[in-house]
Amino acid sequence: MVDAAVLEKLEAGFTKLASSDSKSLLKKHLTREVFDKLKNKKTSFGSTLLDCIQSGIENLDSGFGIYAPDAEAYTVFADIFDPMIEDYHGGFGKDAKHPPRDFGDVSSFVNVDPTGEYVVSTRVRCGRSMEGYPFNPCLTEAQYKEMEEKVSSTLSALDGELKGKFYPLTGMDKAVQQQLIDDHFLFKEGDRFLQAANACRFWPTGRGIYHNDNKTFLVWCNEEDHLRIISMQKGGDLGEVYRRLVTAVNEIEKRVPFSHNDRLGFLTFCPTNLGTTIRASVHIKVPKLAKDYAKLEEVAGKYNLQVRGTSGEHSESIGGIYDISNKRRLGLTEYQAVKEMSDGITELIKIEKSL
Ligand code: ADP
Ligand code: CIR
Repeated sequence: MVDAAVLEKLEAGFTKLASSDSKSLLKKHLTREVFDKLKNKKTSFGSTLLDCIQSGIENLDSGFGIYAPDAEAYTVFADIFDPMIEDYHGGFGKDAKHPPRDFGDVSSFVNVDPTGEYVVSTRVRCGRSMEGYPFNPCLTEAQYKEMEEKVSSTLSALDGELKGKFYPLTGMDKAVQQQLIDDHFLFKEGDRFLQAANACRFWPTGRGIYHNDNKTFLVWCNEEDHLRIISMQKGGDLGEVYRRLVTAVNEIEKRVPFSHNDRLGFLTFCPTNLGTTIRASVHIKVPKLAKDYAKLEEVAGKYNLQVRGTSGEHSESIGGIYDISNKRRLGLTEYQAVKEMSDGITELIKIEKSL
């Protein structure tokens, strides 16, 4: 049974959200009927509906608004997760099944901007959750430490281009940390969406970053997901970036078992990342298209692309640089997710040239 204090917070939260002008998918899909059906449920970790929706209630400017405190939440609270997942990922219905992992022909991607006029840099990332551990809100401090140790020792075995070093956030010089953030290599600190979701407990314990010398291959440890595996570099050579990512993921997967679900693919804390977990992005300058931001978003949307600011999600554009990436990650293969970004960016550049 969910205790009275939680039920009271849930009721107050529901009223706040329902009477707001929030544009989140949570507000769109959390009807009174769904709310009443779920408000008394709990996962075996003790997670309630409040744990799922508190970020979207506290942050009415959320685009999405819900997180899974533990993997079971995806089934226990399916009545709210399923319609939001379907809406975000463009038609992944409640009976749909994510396809098996398929990186496709890694040599088929090329430079999306061969003349180098538009694309500043290219990045492909994916997320992984380590088998046997719940998501952030349910992790203990001891588990954070244990996971950091596992991640850093696993990565220290990588060689060649992937060879690098693990830098724990604990004890990291503040100026070094800020420079890594400003250069787009490290996650930011104090993300209010994650904080409200109870995902920043014991910070900075267990958090850290691994990277090779030239910072083209990076792994984030215990920020939003247990692992974020990242390949990035200046310019538009998506082929090189993707090949590096696929090599890295294959190497890491040989050494660490990850949580995978038949229906939802790789499991992540935020449902927007389920499935392939792939976000392939470019930092791009398209000044003519971006003159009218609403238009840029509308055109990007036609190609299933999402526009973010220069410093990532919920940030503004600096110097006319936008972060544009594939929006869908679930219900298609890794190859298709990256192809969607590649094709879309090619089209956006064509449109920019024609204006
Ligand atoms: P994520 O991609 O991990 O979901 P964010 O949207 O917060 O999370 O982005 C994380 C960081 O990656 C930010 O600093 C952002 O500027 C940077 N980033 C994203 N795409 C690119 C890119 N194509 N080139 C350089 N930096 C990028
Ligand atoms: C939000 O709802 O805006 C935040 N919780 C972040 C959701 C992830 N966003 C996305 O589009 N991938």
